[in-house]
Amino acid sequence: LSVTSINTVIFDGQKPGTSGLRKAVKVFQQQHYTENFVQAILDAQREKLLGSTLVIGGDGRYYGREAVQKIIKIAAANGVSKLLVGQNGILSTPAVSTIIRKNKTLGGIVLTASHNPGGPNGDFGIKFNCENGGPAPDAVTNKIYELTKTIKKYKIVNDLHVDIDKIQSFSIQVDGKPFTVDIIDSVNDYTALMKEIFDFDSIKKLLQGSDGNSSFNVLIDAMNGVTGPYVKRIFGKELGVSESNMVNCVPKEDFGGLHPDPNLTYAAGLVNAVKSDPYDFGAAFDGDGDRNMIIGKKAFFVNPSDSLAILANNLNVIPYFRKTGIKGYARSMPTGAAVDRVATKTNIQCYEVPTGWKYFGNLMDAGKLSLCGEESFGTGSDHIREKDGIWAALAWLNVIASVKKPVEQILLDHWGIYGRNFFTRYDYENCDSDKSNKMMDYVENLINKNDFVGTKLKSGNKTYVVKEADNYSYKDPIDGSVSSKQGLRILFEDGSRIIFRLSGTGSSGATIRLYIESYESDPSTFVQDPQVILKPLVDISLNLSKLGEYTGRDKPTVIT
Ligand code: VG1
Ligand code: CO
Repeated sequence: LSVTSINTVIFDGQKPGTSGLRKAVKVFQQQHYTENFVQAILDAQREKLLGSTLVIGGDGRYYGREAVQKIIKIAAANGVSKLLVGQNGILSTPAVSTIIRKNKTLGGIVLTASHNPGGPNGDFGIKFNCENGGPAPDAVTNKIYELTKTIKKYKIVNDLHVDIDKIQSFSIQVDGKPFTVDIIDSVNDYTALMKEIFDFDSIKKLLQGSDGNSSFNVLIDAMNGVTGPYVKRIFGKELGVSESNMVNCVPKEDFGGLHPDPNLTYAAGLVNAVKSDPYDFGAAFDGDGDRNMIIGKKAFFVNPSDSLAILANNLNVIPYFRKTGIKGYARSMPTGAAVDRVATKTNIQCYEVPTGWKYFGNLMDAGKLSLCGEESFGTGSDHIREKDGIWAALAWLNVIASVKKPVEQILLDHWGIYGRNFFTRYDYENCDSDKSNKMMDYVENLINKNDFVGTKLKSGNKTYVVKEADNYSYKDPIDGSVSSKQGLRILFEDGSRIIFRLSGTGSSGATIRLYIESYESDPSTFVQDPQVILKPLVDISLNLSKLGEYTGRDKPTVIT
């Protein structure tokens, strides 16, 4: 087969956001659009590309199969030697990271828009992961973006078509050089890794009941996303969970109409089921399998910021960490600071990074980080370089199997020791971009005023004194790179925080995120509703930002 060079046109806005390029499917379907971006990804790897191996797979959403075929043709034309492609084009984001690391490939291309809805009218996305298995850092994504602004041609092997439904190794000659596509089992490598990390025997005993203990009843919801086959293999086959306790486990191109985002709003199906039936534990994952939501009996909600702290506090029950030791913890800036308290008490370093998993990579590669998390239902460790939904559920089950307490009791005991960092996030989705930007400018101006520090902000009988305020900027301690404008922060003297950020994962319009945190040491508050405890700060935030006036919204789309 031979390579053809196609003249193309330039598309504006092929700028990767928090996690790859995400746009409506219809945008990707435009002639040349996907090809341009893939060519730019490959060109950004330049010298390393010839003879390289890449991993290709995605969350199974609509347009994924077409994109895989395009990538095969373009990779073949650009001197890549080998592709490892998930069967049917399916690989969860954590599985891609696993396979890149295991095979020491140059990287991988992940076809996902994560938790954004799918289908012909939904979203699609393309993300490049580097040789460490993690999302490309800003330097690489900026390079890709620059290339999309000047691209004139892309190279393609038009007559190449590989059956991606069949496990096989397919080889051909492209311009006299060998090119191989291995269609691989989507779940094998990932399953093997999980079995190395966790104590499957003790989890199995917990789930099935032993030593006079009754069985621990779980409900696992794959939300029609990519985790279905992983859930069935790991929870079903390996751990013996019965079919009826694993729901929505067939990946669907449109996620069956679900919004595959594991939170209290979009995973209401799981929440309601666990509320009304005698389950001890529920977990849901997002479209591409890197997010998790954990709930206990009667749908007792585990806030992701608490989840991170609890895992930190119990990490030594997990075989993997007994082997590697605990090198450090990290959280993204808006994530509640509960983990910081565990770090202080155990004298382990804790890092704060901007939103997005790519910022944890350098610290992990440098051996400074074992466990990290984000408030956005992301938890993970240095076993790979992506957050990992199934890993998080297994980590919880491993902890429960060891401490032998129900979820709620684990939380209560934790707060009893450390106090409680109350946390909530308000999302205002699909706002007008212009107006949202104006609101952010308005708040930034306000908090930059000379006399803002020291201001007393009041609501009801609560008064908060501003200690510090800025637009968060981060200097990577490993490579010294600086990422600025990562969110407006108002920090108060009592440790409470208000943060405003614009989402970088949407495909149109703007999503405003308001993050609120406050610490309480009085045990009588621990069982109270965060919405009650945090109401004064919510009111202060909404007044101060004039969010209602700017956006016309009187309530958020999602509250976490
Ligand atoms: C959101 C979350 C962020 C997460 C990112 C990718 O970004 O806030 O914490 O890392 O999604 O997650 P943003 O810019 O919309 O706030 V996923 O599961 O889309 O890969
Ligand atoms: Co995701």
